[in-house]
Amino acid sequence: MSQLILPRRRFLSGLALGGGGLALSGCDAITENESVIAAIKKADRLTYHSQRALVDRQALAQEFSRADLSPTFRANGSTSVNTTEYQQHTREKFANWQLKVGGLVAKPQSFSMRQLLQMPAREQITRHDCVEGWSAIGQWRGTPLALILKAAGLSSRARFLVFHCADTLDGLPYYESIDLVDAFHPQTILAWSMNGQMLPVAHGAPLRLRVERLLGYKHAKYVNRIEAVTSFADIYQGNGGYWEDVSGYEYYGGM
Ligand SMILES: Nc1nc2c(c(=O)[nH]1)N[C@H]1C(S)=C(S)[C@@H](COP(=O)(O)O)O[C@H]1N2
Ligand SMILES: [Mo]
Repeated sequence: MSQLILPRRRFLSGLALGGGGLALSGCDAITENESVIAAIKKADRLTYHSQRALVDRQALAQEFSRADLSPTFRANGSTSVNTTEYQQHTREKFANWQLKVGGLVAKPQSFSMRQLLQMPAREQITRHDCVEGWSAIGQWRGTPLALILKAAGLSSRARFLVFHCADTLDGLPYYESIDLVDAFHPQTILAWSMNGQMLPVAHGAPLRLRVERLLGYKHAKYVNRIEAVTSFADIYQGNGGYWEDVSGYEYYGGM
């Protein structure tokens, strides 16, 4: 097959295309991380086809208009968190919810909801696809993950981000992870609003991941901690997420 090697310039312009919509462009954020630069340099030596696959992962998921919003959006998996702490948080309208960011970061820190709401936000209307065979179009607004990673100073040793959730499903903590291509994708946000309202409990209040190129199970709800890691081999069963551990779902839940 084709061994054509594209000039690096061409590959980077593909990345820049995907980042154009953000105040902090996805491209700036991406080039700040040495491991991403290393991946791009390595991609220089790959074939046309594997380069194309990487560029495609930077492409935006389709966005829709308000007229396309689904009249009902099913809630799936956990629809609340069965702990006294979480009940307290709902009574306080999540004023004391903290998002911890740690692991391989220069400045481990906690963000309050107030801080997150004050950061620049991105809004998008996208289609959610669950492997159980349903889809729904919803409007999401939230903090670009790239901004949070920038504030925390992601280490060059980081390769994946693990999202720890407050809920358990069948007695096991829900968690998910994504790689840095998805982490810095311009449509990857920690959403705190859905369809123009504060995020409902059933859909992951106060904070859930939207990672629009990936299948529903990757969109972690009730997120209270992000951990940057080199590998997810030591986390729970080592397959990178709850469903990957429990049912052998594919790690890269792409569409
Ligand atoms: N914390 C947590 N996140 C989760 C789940 C869950 O059970 N717990 N279910 C996943 C699955 S399989 C899907 S399809 C979506 C459902 O999101 P929704 O409830 O907003 O429709 O959340 C995903 N994220
Ligand atoms: Mo799902």
